[in-house]
Amino acid sequence: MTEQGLIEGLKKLREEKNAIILAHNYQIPEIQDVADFVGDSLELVQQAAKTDAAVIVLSGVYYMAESVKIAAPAKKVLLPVLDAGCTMANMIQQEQLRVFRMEYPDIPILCYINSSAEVKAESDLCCTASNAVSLVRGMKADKILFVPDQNMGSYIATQAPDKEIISWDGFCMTHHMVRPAEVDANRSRHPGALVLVHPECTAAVVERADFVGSTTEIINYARQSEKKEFIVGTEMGVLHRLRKENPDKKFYLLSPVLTCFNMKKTALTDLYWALEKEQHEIKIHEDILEKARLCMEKLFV
Ligand code: CIZ
Ligand code: SF4
Repeated sequence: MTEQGLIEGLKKLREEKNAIILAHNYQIPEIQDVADFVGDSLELVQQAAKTDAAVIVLSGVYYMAESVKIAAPAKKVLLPVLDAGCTMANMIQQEQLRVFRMEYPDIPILCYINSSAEVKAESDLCCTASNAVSLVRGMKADKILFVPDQNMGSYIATQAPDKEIISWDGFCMTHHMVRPAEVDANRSRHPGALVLVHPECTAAVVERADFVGSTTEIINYARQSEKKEFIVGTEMGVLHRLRKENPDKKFYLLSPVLTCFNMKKTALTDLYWALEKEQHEIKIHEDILEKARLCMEKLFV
């Protein structure tokens, strides 16, 4: 099938099945252009929670499809490529989290949305890159366990200095690899450009940035800024929206390592077959889903 054929086929299938396609900002441009909605994790679960559609195709990675299922348990949620995982989410398992809790009894657990449904079910509260700092500031406890991202954990600690954040030592294989020297080199190559980075980068990179935020926060910041040039320190998929929405501005990728191979596993054909065959449906055990839903509650409003 040609690309045009796939796009038309998807349109037809969506109507027939009362389905929507939600895509993460890291998906390939062809998918972003065909999706009903493109956004960060927080926006994806919020879209899922409020849609009237019967079927939701989540174009992204496994934990995102699980999160969407938790947000909309009555819907059929499909993940086009089943082995699109997240290396960071895989760095902590439910059993390990139980042990972590036993080591630090009576301290609430905050989990990053980049985690399995089982880990969410074991946690007290769930955050995304865009609301982590505000959720932590609003928590009563002065000590908080945070899983799984050490970099996000240390970023939160700098933004909420009255809290002690005890973080798991996970990381994102993509963002963690960016070196601080790459920020310096890009600044000298593009003097006057602003550096926008994701909090999954290391502290040494984050502290050199002009702005730190989730993918959608980075997109909003660049749109509103009067500056014309930006060095972008998050997964390269974000460049598509940045360039499309700001044709008069220039965007440079901070580092060539910023490609998440899991986010690139899904092609247009996978979306087509996901809808045509209604595959692969995300199923979560009822107990786990209920507990994970409680932990995610603050995200759906
Ligand atoms: O929490 C999010 O939103 C993640 C994982 C990435 C992003 O879009 O910033
Ligand atoms: Fe996971 Fe990093 Fe890929 Fe995001 S970019 S899905 S955190 S591995």
